[in-house]
Amino acid sequence: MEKDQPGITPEQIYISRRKFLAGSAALASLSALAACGAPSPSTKEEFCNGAAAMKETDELGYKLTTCENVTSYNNYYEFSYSKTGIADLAKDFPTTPWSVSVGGLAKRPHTWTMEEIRQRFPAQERIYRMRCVEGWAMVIPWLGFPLANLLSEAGPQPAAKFVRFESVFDPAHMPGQRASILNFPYVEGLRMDEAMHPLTILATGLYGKPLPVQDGAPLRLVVPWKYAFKYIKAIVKIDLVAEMPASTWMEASPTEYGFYANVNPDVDHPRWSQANERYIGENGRRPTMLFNGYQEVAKLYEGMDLRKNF
Ligand SMILES: Nc1nc2c(c(=O)[nH]1)N[C@H]1C(S)=C(S)[C@@H](COP(=O)(O)O)O[C@H]1N2
Ligand SMILES: [Mo]
Repeated sequence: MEKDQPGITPEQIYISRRKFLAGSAALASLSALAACGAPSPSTKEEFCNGAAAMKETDELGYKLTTCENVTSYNNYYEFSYSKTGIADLAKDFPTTPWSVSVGGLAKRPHTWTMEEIRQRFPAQERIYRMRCVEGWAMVIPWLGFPLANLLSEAGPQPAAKFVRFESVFDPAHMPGQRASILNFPYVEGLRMDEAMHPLTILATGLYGKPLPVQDGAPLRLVVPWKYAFKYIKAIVKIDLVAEMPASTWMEASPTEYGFYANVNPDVDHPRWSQANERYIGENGRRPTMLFNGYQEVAKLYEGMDLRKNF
């Protein structure tokens, strides 16, 4: 896969620095795993065979990224820092049984099984652009439901101002968690009004099928106006909290990855411009759109300095 930025990509730069500093045997074996993790054609073909979406483009006429690209070009550091071969590394990852606890400052905390979630919150198709902070993008037909529906069931207490999400910690099945790639479990957060916004969904599938592991099975967040590192995968815990939670990438590199992470062509990453982007499967670059083209969210940030609150 081509590189999007001159040199290596951002999340990778951070990781190679860690790798250099650590130099551990665990990391050596991890890179060996990553190196032989070429995606087996069967994994991809099985999923994409019969995979379908209701439309061919998003509302702006941007073509859907192919199912093959969506399921074979990934960022999932619990498995590897390589973008390819995640499907293979993840093929034995157990996603059943699975439960998600929703609590914190909630009037009705509850631990849901995935079966309960699927039954209580029927999936609808949402075709969204997804922009990675590294400069690449996709258009993905998700299946999911508004996060607001789940949070309303939990009943936020008045003191709840943010939502904190946590991914699964399962080092036995996740080779990246046995190395010092990042501080795991992966953590993300949203402000309450962002979490309640109707565009914000919890995804359970894509291309008409249940989510493949490499794309975040069985449950992942999708916030289409934000950089995709916010789209936390394999969620096991959702807490309503009073204070802004520190996300994994903020902790890893606070000057590069902020809490808001709103897509913005005018707020550059310290090491590269965010003015344009490349859709996977296309050759040219397109101009980046403020809030990734989802202008209806602008009112959430009225009066805020988007350079300071990056
Ligand atoms: N738990 C977890 N969630 C994660 C990541 C990760 O490493 N671990 N990577 C993030 C990043 S950087 C991106 S770009 C997207 C990639 O989603 P995709 O693999 O479905 O394209 O997932 C995000 N969610
Ligand atoms: Mo990313």
